[in-house]
Amino acid sequence: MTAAVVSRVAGQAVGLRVPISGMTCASCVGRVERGLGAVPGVQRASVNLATETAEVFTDGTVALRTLTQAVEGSGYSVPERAIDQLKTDAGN
Ligand code: 9UX
Repeated sequence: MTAAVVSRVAGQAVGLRVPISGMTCASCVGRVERGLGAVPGVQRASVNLATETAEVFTDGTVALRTLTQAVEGSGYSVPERAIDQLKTDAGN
């Protein structure tokens, strides 16, 4: 699974595609979406169980580590290699 910045809007809004591991059911999806959605600066989080991916839109002020911590706080994880790729793509 490749992590990637999927969009930058007006130089501010940033869309990130973040791999999530550990999800096994629809309730897991809800947990991860709520956890990410509660992070200040996150505008929308949409999780796909089948692809084990979260699409997260932020206002550009959210540190990647904050997102991974939110995922972990919900009981799931972001694969290490994906995090490295995201840092490269997002420049943070
Ligand atoms: Mo999904 Mo239910 O892992 O505990 S099976 S939330």
